[in-house]
Amino acid sequence: MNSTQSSRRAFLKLAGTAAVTTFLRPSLASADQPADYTLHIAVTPVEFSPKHILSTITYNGQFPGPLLRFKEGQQSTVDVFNDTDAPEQLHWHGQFLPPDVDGATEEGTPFIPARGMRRIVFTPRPAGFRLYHTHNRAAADLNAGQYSGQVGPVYIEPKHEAGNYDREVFLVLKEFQPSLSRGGDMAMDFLTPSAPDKQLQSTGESAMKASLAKGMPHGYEVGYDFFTINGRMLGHGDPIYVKSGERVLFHVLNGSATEIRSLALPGHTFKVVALDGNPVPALAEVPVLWLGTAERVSAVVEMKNPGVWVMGDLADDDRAHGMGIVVEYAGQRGKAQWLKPKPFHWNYMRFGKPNVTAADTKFDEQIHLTFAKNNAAENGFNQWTINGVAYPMEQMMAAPSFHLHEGKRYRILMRNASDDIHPIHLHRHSFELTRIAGQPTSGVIKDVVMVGGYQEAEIDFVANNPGLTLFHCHQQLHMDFGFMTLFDYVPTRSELR
Ligand SMILES: [Cu+2]
Repeated sequence: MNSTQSSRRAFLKLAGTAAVTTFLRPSLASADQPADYTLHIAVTPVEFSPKHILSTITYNGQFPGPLLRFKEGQQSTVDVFNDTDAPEQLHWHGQFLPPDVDGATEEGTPFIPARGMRRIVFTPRPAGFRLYHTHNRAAADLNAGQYSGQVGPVYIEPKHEAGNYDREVFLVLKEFQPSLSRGGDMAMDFLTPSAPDKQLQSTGESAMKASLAKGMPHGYEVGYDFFTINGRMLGHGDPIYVKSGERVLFHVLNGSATEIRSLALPGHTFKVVALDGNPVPALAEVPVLWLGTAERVSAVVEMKNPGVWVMGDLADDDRAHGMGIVVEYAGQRGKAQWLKPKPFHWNYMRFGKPNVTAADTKFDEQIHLTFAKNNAAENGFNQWTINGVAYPMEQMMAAPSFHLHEGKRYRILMRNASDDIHPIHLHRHSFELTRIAGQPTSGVIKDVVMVGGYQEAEIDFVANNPGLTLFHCHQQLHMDFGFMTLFDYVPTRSELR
């Protein structure tokens, strides 16, 4: 077979799927050129330990999905084959992409059809630690969405890599075997600063009281049986082998559908260099990392306490069910040791610019968003609202609720009238933290931020990437049951003239 035949055959194969309709973006990549990466979405078995094996939806038959490395600003092609019976969405979390490749039905990204494929062509940016994951709704189906194994790390190499470390280790934290429960046991008191807003608290508490008085049970939560780091339960994966004096850069990703995770390495500290892949102004050292769903922390650990250690979650029960990984120094042996760290509060402001006042950051327009919970209102599941509106349960585009003007800097004031912590995510843009629980801050650039129970937080972003933009809580149960809203861009008056 000559090359003309083979490329023609490749084209016909592609043309036979719905994928051909997605070649709309002008691109140098043609159908007969090989992709930089090929991903297969399929139900496959995954072994978390020899006694813990289950079937779930994965990328390329593995969990986590393969680490995809890109070069900032260099156009790349990814072929995504969907070998399942349901349409899929693959979201490029943390990147500044157009809506047709971002990977959210709500923004208008076409599905990767069931038993079909889609070629995605895009220019990766910004540099740093990103991720890819499914953006399908799961609702009550705990086999779907991010309850499955559809999560993988992305690293976009900057044009100039600056960093003082010997090597990199990627860690993806995720639970499996979910089930519904009527109450959570997640830590809720680790965020600081904290200044519960009296009005938010009385609103939230009286709504809950009224619901319980009507005989409603508490809305469903999700719990898990298997806890893993890089797809293995504690004690069942390869240890991280280190040498004394080595500086290891850990890229930690919370790949959970619903849980907040913590991570400590006894006798060591983490020097945080980036949050959500973006370098921080202050390289603070901390004994514990806390991450909401989809958050990332990049931190350097200087290996200066020889031994065999458990690097794990602070929750004893979760660690006992697998949420940990062994760190073993060269020449050391024996059972891995865990030491409970002293109580530690997580404060994003620690990594920001020092001595910030409210006057240091300016914005053009403010958007007020209040988050609220209707207990058990949706078939026993909590319904979530933003400014009193629940996003439709169907995976669809809804009418945009906020209209952005390109080039303006927006400040979103978030008011949380519930006792849950919400990891809030903005698509296709980064934002800067500007106020947490009443205290001004600047310089921390993220794409997910945890907003504490009955707390206020403010984030600024520049409207510099036109197109539909989704804003939502990244907790799968919350986003699936209403906790989403859509922004669009509208022309300014001068553009209309
Ligand atoms: Cu939430």
